[in-house]
Amino acid sequence: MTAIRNIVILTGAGISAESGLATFRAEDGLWEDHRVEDVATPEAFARDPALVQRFYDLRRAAVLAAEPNPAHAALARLDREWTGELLIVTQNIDDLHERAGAARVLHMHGEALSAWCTACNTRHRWTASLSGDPPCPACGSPALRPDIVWFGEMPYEMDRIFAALADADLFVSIGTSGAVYPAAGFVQAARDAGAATLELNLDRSLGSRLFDETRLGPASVLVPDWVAGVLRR
Ligand code: BV8
Repeated sequence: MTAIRNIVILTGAGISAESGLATFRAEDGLWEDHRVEDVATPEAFARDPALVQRFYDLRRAAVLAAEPNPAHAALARLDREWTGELLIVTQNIDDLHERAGAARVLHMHGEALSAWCTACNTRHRWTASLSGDPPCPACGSPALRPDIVWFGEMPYEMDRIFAALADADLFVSIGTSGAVYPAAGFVQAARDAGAATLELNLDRSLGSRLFDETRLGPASVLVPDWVAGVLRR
């Protein structure tokens, strides 16, 4: 059994599903008869800002109403007890990892509870609606957008993510379909770095064949079990 020191974890919507937050590919991935991919784009925001603001107002309210589940709690326990390197890269825009107590978290696709001023480029914690063009707390401009990485936009902190993958001994993917890049390519980068790779998911993902091991089941069961095992090593 090789020594594990540096762990990179990638989480997706599946880890928050048992907290009641909808995944992207459940049911028909539609919202108000729009495909999510058609709403989560800069073009949609330019074309119909009110529609996109309304979409994220609803997501923000859902995040505030949700609670972390045992999978988030288990990763927070790993964060507290793991003496090696650990980075939880999440594709999720909810704050359930943080509310469960995890600290080493990186939101590569932004955060529902953050507003980004396109006039002065400042970011602000935001729990209210962004509809109706509220003024930026820093510059007063009615120029706040959701601090979300939309399709066609560059995810955040990619250099930091690839540096962590290059040093990883273990890469664990939890609750993601492997449908969206560059996140779906992280498992290959981990393999190239010689890391062991593990997938914890309800169903096999598009990249399952790239993982050394896939465990199928709900995150609230698989993740606490895996964390207990890795802390016992
Ligand atoms: C980029 C924030 C380049 C928004 C998200 C063609 C045209 C245009 C673009 C592309 C193209 N081909 C490829 C691209 C690139 C594109 C892409 O990959 N498109 C896909 C659709 C083909 N990617 C991008 O555009 C990215 N940017 O490429 O930039 C660039 C280069 C230079 C300069 C500038 C730019 C940016 C993508 C980020 C988009 N934003 N999120 C929001 O949240 O509203 S993506 C969003 O969907 C998520 O964040 C996540 O990343 C992605 C997939 O979602 P998942 O998290 O995997 O959820 P999903 O529902 O799919 O799956 C859930 C899984 O959980 C399932 O497997 C299920 O089995 C499992 N599950 C369910 N319940 C449970 C469970 N598992 C365990 N327990 C349970 N209980």
